[in-house]
Amino acid sequence: AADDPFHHLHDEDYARPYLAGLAGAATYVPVNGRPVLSLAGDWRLTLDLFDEGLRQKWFALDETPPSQWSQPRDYEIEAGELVPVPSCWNLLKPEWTYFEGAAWYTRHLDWQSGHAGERAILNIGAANYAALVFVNGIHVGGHRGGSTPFSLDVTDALRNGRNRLQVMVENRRSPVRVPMQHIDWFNYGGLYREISLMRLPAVFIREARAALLPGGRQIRFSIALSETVDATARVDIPELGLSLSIAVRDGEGEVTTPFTGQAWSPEAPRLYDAVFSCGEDRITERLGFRTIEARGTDILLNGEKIWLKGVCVHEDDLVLGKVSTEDDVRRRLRHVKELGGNFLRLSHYPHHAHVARIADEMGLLLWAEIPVYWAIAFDNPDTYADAENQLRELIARDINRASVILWGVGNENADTDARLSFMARLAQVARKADPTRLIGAACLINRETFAIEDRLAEHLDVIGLNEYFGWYEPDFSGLDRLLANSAPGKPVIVSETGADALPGHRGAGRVLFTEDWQAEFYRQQVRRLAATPYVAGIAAWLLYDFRTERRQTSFQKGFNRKGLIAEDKTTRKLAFAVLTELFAEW
Ligand code: GCB
Repeated sequence: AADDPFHHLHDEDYARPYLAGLAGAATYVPVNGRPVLSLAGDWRLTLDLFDEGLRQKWFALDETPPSQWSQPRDYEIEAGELVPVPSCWNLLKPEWTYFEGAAWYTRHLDWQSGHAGERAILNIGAANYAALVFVNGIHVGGHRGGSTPFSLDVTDALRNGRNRLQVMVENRRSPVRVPMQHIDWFNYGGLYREISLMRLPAVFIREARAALLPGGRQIRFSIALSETVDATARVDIPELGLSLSIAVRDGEGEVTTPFTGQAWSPEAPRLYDAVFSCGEDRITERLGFRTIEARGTDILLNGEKIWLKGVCVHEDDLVLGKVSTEDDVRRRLRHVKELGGNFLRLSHYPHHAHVARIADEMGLLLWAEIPVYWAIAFDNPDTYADAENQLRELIARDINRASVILWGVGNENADTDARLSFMARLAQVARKADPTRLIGAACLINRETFAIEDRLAEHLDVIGLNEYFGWYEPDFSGLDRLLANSAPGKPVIVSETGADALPGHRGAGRVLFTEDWQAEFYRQQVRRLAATPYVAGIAAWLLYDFRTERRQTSFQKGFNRKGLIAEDKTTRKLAFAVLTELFAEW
């Protein structure tokens, strides 16, 4: 399709094999305590606005110094800029701020092969949006989807001694991608999460899961190996006195055992150290055990009704962009705790894997989602395949995180037939891949019936509702009407509500962009929502102001200002304290 950023290359013989490799299929292999060789650090980066790299085979060029070239050339690794990985290229040089296109990362690494049969697995935490990977000039695979991890087996391309690793990353916005070209956040590009190489035995653990089953009395452990072999695997949790063997047949096995420990909850985030092993391979986990379910219009955590009080947050930083350091994540979660919140919606794409790990530790409940955002190409099968793959990769990555209670399959998508079948299918995939969590989506108000009504709801456990009465709609009477007019029959989480405020801008009444109106907005909203029995939670939009080129008034200047805290992550607006009080009262 002409919408594909690489459409001009599809008819080119030289490009076809590489583009085919982009389709990608959930190949994530967890690191989890396995020793890795980190590939973070200095790389060379060359921008490739014209996609010359594939035509000229930049990955296959030898590294002869320029003084010895026999032919003129247009690319040289060493002429690339020295950049740190992980990073977002937009923030490295002023002239790269708005770059959207392909760029080539290159670095070298030393490698010695070990035991016969061992596998070398390259893990890339995220590359926005598409990536093609080459080792010593050999194409080893690719990936699309800008926020999920992927793994490539690079054993056969590596050699003893010095190796060259190249990753072409490409981030053009496009109507056929997930998300599409129109988004309300900044389209950062690059290798912005960890990248590492690990050595695994010939047969390794591809997936290890643990889940507390409904009822809270039994845990199920399951394991999948990289090969369809028979074997005996083990799981050990010393603090629970558990040491179990798992019979593996054709590469898969599971065991169920009584749970005698303490359930995980935000108030008492109890975690247990676990080791899964099979042959020489071993992975470690810190596991929390809890149940989550929707019953009637309630959400039950460990069998008890819970109200989700929280905020949404983007993965954005003034200096680092989409790179989130552990300190940044801890501060983010501490801010939610200070609000008196127990809930965080990670909008609008999978955030860094350590968010859920730290949330497990600190005790916060998470809504994790994929960027099926606004009007993506719901009738395009290839777009669907991309979305499903991102969903599977997110689930595979975070499957053992107690903090993650809900998979979100989309945000504010108009209720069309194509969207219904696309998202119902995603909901089904999520449920099948993980029957232990809630499935939700952030839906819109049905404007015809003026009710919380969406044909997708029958496929969801929880209905998310984004509403902005008092901001985009001038008053709150519409919210009263909507709440009275709706009988959703399922728990509703107000997955977004909020108002912009420029720090320091003050005024009385409905004066837009003032801190005062933002604070009053939350008083009016929470009063109504807290009094509505089927509303099981609120995620305020949102914790921090964030970069977005769609917002260009003098108040915004390239930022969405609906943060309770400014983009410096320090300056609190009035609404922060007000929402803290409201949450305490609710
Ligand atoms: C929404 C979108 C979110 C926007 C927000 C806003 O409904 O889901 O991505 O940033 O509204 O601020 O308008």
